[in-house]
Amino acid sequence: MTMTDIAEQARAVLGRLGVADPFDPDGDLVCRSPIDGHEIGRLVSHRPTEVSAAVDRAVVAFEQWRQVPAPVRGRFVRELGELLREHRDDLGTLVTIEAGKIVSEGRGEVQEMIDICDLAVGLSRQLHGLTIATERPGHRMMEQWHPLGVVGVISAFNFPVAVWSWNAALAFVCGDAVVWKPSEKTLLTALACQALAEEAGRRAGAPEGLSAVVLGAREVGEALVDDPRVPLVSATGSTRMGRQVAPRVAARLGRTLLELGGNNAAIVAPSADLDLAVRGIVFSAVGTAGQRCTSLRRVIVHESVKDDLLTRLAAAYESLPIGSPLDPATLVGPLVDEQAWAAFDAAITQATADGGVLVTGGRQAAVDGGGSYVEPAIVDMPDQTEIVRTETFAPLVYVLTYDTLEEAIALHNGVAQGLSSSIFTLDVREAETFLSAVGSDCGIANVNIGPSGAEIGGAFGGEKDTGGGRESGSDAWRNYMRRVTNTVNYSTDLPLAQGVEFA
Ligand code: UN1
Repeated sequence: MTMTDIAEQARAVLGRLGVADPFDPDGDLVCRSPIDGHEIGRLVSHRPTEVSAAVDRAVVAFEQWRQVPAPVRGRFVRELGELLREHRDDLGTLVTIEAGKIVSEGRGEVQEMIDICDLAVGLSRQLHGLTIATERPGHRMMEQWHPLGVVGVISAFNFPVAVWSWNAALAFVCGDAVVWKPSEKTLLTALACQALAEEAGRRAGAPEGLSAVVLGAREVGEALVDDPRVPLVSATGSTRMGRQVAPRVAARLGRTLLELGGNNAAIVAPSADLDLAVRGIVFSAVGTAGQRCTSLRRVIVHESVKDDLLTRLAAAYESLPIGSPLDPATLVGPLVDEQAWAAFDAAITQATADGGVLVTGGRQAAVDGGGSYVEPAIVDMPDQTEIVRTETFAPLVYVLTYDTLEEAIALHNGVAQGLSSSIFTLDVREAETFLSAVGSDCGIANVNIGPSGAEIGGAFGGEKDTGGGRESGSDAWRNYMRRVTNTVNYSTDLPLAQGVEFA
């Protein structure tokens, strides 16, 4: 497929998704497809004053929206979910074009949006607090959850639409407005989501300005981060970005919800079902060309099964179809850009300089028409050196060897990041130890499943350098609301707490 075909396809899909021609040949933001590295079109950045104006409108929308009963707010998210169902393939294709995901993963990402909308609609009738026993007679104590305000969302290229929806679907039912700054690498998918949100808003009678997108580089994100009218900033991206965002928001005593880097591992124990382990490892390490925050970066394998596992993994890796993600037969699409290729290459060079042995892959893959395509790599490491402890956003997995489970868990937890983790074992003692307080230190810990590909029903996020935030399912909705504790006195007396006498 030529550059023009991809650009044309992107434009046609945008039209079907309700986005009026957004391009400006003089724009400062260049939209490219990683499929061939060529330009699709240009867009103009928002100025910081325009970000502030979007927040003004969001504040006005919020003031109306917070008065709408939560189950009625749920109708807006139900409409959004319906529109996503209707446009699943088109939006999935746009994700493929703009982020380079294979077709099945592009659609899967939109499915993840539909799933969170369903969850949020159900939650819109369940945003409940507790009733708490009071120590005072004739009193009642309870808590309520109220809408919080304008939520700033900053997202990364690798999940260009789902991460917005995890935040936005919950924020909307919680009574909040959302102003979103997407990655500069995935602007078109953001415009498409915004068009669908606006259409859902029209259908459900939601106030204008409840959902907004602001485009641009760092200054645009900073304008959101520093705006005191934005009580919550939910940011997904690198640990470096999180370290810059968190103190700025904290300085104005705002809240952050951070989803930062991962360095996810799989322990492969002597009892592991190796067929299952190989399938789990290949999907987690190679799926999305290793560009998920949950991608598998480290395999920690027991020395007794190492040779067998490596032989099987190498065979599986060598049969992976690499190519255009639009081709339904492809399993490994491109890296997002040339810098990602350079980082992959530099990491392999460093790992081999540290004594690692390249088991397979590591070269540029020959794919016609441009783009940064690589052969997924496995490097067998003598130690967990600094490069192994560093997240490289590419299909590169390091193999480390262990003798005792204690040693495996120490290696596992011996990195700064704490997002996702897994163990392949048929031994219930090992599995439960890994899941226990002395096991994995991550926010997600799995048994006989790789670390990536979480469902939306659970809380998603991790500890340490991953930033501590939890999004998506479980009680993550609470991030988007403010809790009020109420004490009501229905007696004729005024007993004071703690038995204090004041008369
Ligand atoms: C991300 O890479 O930013 O668990 C999110 C997963 C996906 C989400 C990944 N559901 O792999």
